[in-house]
Amino acid sequence: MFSRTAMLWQRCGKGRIQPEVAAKIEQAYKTISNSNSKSLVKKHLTKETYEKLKDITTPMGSTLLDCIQSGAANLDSGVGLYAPDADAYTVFHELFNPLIAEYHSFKNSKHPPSCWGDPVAFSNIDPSNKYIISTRVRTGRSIKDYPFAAKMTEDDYKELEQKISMAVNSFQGELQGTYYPLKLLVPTEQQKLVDDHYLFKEGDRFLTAAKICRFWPTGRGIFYNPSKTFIVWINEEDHMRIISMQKGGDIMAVYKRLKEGAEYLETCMEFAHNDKYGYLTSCPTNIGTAIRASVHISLPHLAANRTKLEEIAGRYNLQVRGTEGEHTESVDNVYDISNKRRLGLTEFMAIKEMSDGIRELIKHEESGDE
Ligand code: ADP
Ligand code: CIR
Repeated sequence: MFSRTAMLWQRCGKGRIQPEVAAKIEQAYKTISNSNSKSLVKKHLTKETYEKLKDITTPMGSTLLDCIQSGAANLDSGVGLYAPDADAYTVFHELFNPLIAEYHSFKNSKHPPSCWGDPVAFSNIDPSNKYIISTRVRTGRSIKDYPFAAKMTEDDYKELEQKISMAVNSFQGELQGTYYPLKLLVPTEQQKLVDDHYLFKEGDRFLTAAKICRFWPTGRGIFYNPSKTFIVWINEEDHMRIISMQKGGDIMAVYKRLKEGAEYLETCMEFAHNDKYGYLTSCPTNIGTAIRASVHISLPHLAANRTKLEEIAGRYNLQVRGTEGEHTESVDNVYDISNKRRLGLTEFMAIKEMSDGIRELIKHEESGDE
């Protein structure tokens, strides 16, 4: 399961850590361990684990600091850990494994093989259009043999943008569209795309502290088809985010489009992947299928009883976010609700988990439950 470079590195022994980096690693560890942070990194970076990992590097030269610096700078992180490259998942496994097991409720030793199944098995979750404003399914992909965002050079950003934009520009049919480098978007256009939920925001403090926003806006951009139902983000948190979205609750149509797009891109490029953890991404919450299937849903009754909302969501492994995405609040009782687990289940099962849970929430909302 180690990559070829990781095996070579294992034979050569540990990477060298400069004294000033060693001091920063110790400082970050102390900041986290002396805090009252509720993050998963605080919970799983025990003294024993720290001692094992503080002096080692991945073959690409990533250190423990690269993994934990966001969690140290943001003690209110839910997770606080990022992978600076694909080998970090194995080199720093004493930290990643237990944290991943907890986040994804991952009890198996291996992620199942990719299986999109038949999207026709799903139907509209809200045919009366009463509750669901829009449905979005995204997945993340990293290109094999490149570092992840936290360790990319400016040239890596440019090279990947070139490779990925060539691939997305070759879509045909409904998925055909145009790539817009962030550098060429006028600020008002960019802001409109963000406000309409199509484009990533700038300056996320968790990503900034993880060193994921360096050289901004170089190499970043968005591809979309004319109806903006199929979108690819280039070089935001991951090399690629593939997104399908539309108004209403037709999960079948949204999932079918994503499946088509992701399967096509797999024929253009080789992705970072391993048998244990499936597709590998910057954030350990996104590995496996890397699928986040969400609805923007209006739940005024359940909003009045947030405990009940969280209880039902928890039963179906759903995560409740605010209207503008992660780390935001709900506006007008509209929530972003999605599958929390992306690892240890197939793509098909991830969608099923989300759609079953949303149906249950709608049932409670309809009964006027508070
Ligand atoms: P992700 O990691 O999936 O990209 P974010 O929480 O950063 O998640 O959200 C990215 C953008 O996608 C935000 O603007 C968010 O409001 C939007 N979004 C997420 N789910 C939906 C949805 N079901 N309908 C419309 N927009 C959505
Ligand atoms: C955090 O730790 O809060 C941020 N680094 C974001 C983690 C990813 N979010 C999630 O729960 N899916």
